[in-house]
Amino acid sequence: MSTHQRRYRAALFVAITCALAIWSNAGSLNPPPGPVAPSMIPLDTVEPRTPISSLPFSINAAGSYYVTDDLTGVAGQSGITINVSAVTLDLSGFALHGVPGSVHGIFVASPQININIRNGIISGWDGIGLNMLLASSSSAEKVETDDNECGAVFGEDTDVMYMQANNNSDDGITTGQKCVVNNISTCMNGSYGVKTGGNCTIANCESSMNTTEGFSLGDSCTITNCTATGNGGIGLLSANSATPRGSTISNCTASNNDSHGIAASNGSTVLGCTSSGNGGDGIIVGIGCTVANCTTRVNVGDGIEAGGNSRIATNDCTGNGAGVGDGAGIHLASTAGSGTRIEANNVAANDRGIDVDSTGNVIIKNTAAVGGIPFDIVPGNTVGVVLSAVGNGAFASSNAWANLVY
Ligand SMILES: [Ca+2]
Ligand SMILES: [Ca+2]
Ligand SMILES: [Ca+2]
Repeated sequence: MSTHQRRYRAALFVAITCALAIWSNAGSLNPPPGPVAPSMIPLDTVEPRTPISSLPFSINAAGSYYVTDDLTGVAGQSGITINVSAVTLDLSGFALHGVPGSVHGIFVASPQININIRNGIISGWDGIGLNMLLASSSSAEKVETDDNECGAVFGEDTDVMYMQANNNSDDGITTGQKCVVNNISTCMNGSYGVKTGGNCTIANCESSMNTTEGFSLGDSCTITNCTATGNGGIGLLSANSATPRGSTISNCTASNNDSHGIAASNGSTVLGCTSSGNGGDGIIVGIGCTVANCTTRVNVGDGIEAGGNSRIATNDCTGNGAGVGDGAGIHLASTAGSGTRIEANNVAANDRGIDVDSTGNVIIKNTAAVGGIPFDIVPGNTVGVVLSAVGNGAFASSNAWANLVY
């Protein structure tokens, strides 16, 4: 027998053995005796979640729930009321619609933890669209809350992600302390766009055309990569408590807000931000702050106004005090106090370039384009000699601290 024939016979033997094994394991083709019993698997085995197919609905047991269709509420009641902890509710892409006189769209009615809401729209409720004020250690994701009284309200330690809140008659989204707020958008709400408690982290958010502040943050927050545009109050305010601790504000943009672009409390750091075309100051900070690497342009007030004990460095401030407005590129008011270092900024085309009305500060290494009043500094400050290089072409000075008009 050739090698080829031996391989063929071995393959045939394996095939026949497998066929016999399959045949011997197959069931009988004859039906069992007696009446036919149901053989379907129960739905709650396949889908171990509880469906919600009408409103109002109360969740009184921990577990996983899902909405089966667009649902409409009734007057005088909330849509889905949650009375226990450890609940996940998937709106499944559907909407919960309120009616006149209805209360909250989703309402956590007593203090609970681990409430997780996702994937849907909550609109038209006379109360709060998503009311999780009494929930903590919870989350909300991919929920849009429009045309309610308030969009969404969260308690402490909650993650709020990929949410929209538009056209609510009061606040868009508000949170308690220690929340993480990521990738949310709020627009045209009747009060704040985003309002948080203290110790929150906010990133990649957008807030525009709200009636008051775009962002209003509690103490000790970190906010980065956020944009505030066209709000009726301050674009980004980080001082909404009576005894504020500073916040870190970086890589944010504020433009065309009716009041200041960015306003930060004592002890704050503002880095790499852009603030332009606002009705007040571009950036205004309290005592003991750092403002560095920021750009402020054509604000009606000052480009940057700071308090004492601050450091204002390597910013570019141009065209502030715009139009009939009166402002400086960088301003320390007479009440600012002392101890502020203004260093290596560039100012141009402001009503006044660097305007210091308080004493005991140091002003060094700045450059001011000619026009307006380049340096307007009261006596009693330490000022690097102001050298004019207007029309000088090449410029040289051995004074490393000099300020320069060009
Ligand atoms: Ca000012
Ligand atoms: Ca002006
Ligand atoms: Ca002055």
